[in-house]
Amino acid sequence: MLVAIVPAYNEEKNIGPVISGLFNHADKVVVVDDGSVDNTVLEAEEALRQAQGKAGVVLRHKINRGQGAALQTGHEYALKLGADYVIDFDADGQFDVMDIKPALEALQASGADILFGSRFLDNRSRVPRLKRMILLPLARLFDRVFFGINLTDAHNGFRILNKRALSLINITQDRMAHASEIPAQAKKFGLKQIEFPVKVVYREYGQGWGGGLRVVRDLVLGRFVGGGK
Ligand SMILES: Nc1nc2c(ncn2[C@@H]2O[C@H](COP(=O)(O)OP(=O)(O)OP(=O)(O)O)[C@@H](O)[C@H]2O)c(=O)[nH]1
Ligand SMILES: [Mg+2]
Repeated sequence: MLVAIVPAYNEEKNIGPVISGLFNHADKVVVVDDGSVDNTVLEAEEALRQAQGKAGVVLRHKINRGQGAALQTGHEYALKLGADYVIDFDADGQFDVMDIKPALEALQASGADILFGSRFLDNRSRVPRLKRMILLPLARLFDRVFFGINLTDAHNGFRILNKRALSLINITQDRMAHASEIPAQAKKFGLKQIEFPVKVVYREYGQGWGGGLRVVRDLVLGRFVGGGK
């Protein structure tokens, strides 16, 4: 059973089509609403209603806790469901469901425990220059220096975990720094990792400079001040 985990924060415009698209590619869709103040929950519930008979659920955080926390909530739920695999899939419509099947097949064929999507392994993604030339290279450098992680695109929300990875990895970084924490834990637990090319569509600007700096702040605090790890 493949369970899709969709962290969503104020995604009323995107969540419906994302859910509908996922139903053809996953056995169950678990949306984790992260304290949205727009109509994300209503739109998600409507999309689930329209997908009559298909399995889906909307979990809710009462307050906004961050994408990492939303993923952890989803992962714990999937573990209880008995998922064989989970796919983390952003609610903002930037990923392509057509990447799911080949990614899962690549994971299974490789015998790896966890797959990280990368927008830099082919040329389908038109990544904005600031992100491509400054923010993501900085994140890569930071990951390499502090965690010994060598991923081309650690800050990509597309990843697939098998049952083993799902039960071992415990996300403590509530906000965006989880994207470094997951591969760091995978390494610590000796999980086999692979990367796989995925397409990321850019319509409007994402986290920008502020988001990039917040990731570094969360990581530094998490690593040097404790952060519950
Ligand atoms: N920004 C943000 N996203 C959240 C939060 N909680 C859940 N999410 C979801 O996490 C996903 C990724 O958020 P984005 O802000 O697009 O981050 P990103 O994809 O790394 O950044 P871009 O590549 O610039 O789009 C989306 O599906 C959000 O709805 C939160 O507290 N803040
Ligand atoms: Mg995004």
